[in-house]
Amino acid sequence: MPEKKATVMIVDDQPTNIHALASLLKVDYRILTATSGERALVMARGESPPDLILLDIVMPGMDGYDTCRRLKDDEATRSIPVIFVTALDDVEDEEKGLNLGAADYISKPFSPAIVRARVRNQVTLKLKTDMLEKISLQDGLTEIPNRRKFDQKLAEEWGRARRDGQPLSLLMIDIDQFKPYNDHYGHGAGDECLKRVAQAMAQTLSRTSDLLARYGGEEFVALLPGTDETGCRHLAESLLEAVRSLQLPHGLSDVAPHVTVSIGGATHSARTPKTNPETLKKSADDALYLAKQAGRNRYHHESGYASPITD
Ligand code: GH3
Ligand code: MG
Repeated sequence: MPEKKATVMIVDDQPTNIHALASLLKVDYRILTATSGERALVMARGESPPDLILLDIVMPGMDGYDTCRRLKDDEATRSIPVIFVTALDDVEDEEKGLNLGAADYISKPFSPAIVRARVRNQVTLKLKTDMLEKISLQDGLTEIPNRRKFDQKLAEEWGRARRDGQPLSLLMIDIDQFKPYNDHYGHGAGDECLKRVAQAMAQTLSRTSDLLARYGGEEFVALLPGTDETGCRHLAESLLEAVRSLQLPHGLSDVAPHVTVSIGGATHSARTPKTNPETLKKSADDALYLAKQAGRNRYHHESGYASPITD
């Protein structure tokens, strides 16, 4: 499969300048263009943000400095490198641009070879940083998000739930009697089992806002934004079923002849006083404890709801 091209956004109020840079770069990059700082901000915050922004300084309305400042102030766009491309060539202008967080500065008239090289350097660095960021938020074994990613997303979704008043549900999921599984089948088989269980559960969560993560060891956690108790219960039961239907033999389980999980769930409104992400996790964890106590391979919700037993 051909490698996906990185995206470069060119921001300049003069279409001829945009054209000159675009014709230089379009063979190697996907090009986005904007003729104002305001438009550039909208596009940078959009669905497919660029990997690099080439930014003119003198523009009517929001100038390049201001655009850069806003890009760097916003968490969503901060990591996109900016190169100023400008006719201003005073040392002070260059210093100002770099102090605003720009990655590089190109004075016009520019040499095509130098523009290409500087763009390539910044794009290479950005792609490496993105890769490291991705690795740092992913669990190495199961390839699903890790605890760090989960805690970030929980804080984000808690803030959103407080603003929009939607309920937020959380599931704590733990493989039943996994210690005897490891002891009997070996650590390698244990790892394989963790991968299979993680993938089966990840495929069961269909909404893009849902997040399944490995929380540690043989414990997983699912965050379900905008989901009430009924929805939460349906999903938990689908997850129980997804793991059961893998039919991974577990000869030492006294719950079932195959691998099973227990799930605890909680649904909170972020607007309720004295609740926070920690209380939500604690409630789900307490519910998980009750599901284990009640015999495992089942779901317990903090409200007292417990899933019917199917095998
Ligand atoms: P329960 O039904 O109460 O949850 O019992 P359990 O045996 O699953 O719980 P316990 O906490 O006693 O054991 C968890 C086991 O999970 C212990 C450890 O060997 C295993 N484990 C944790 N992380 C990994 C891992 O990354 N790979 C493998 N293979 N095993 C792991
Ligand atoms: Mg366990």
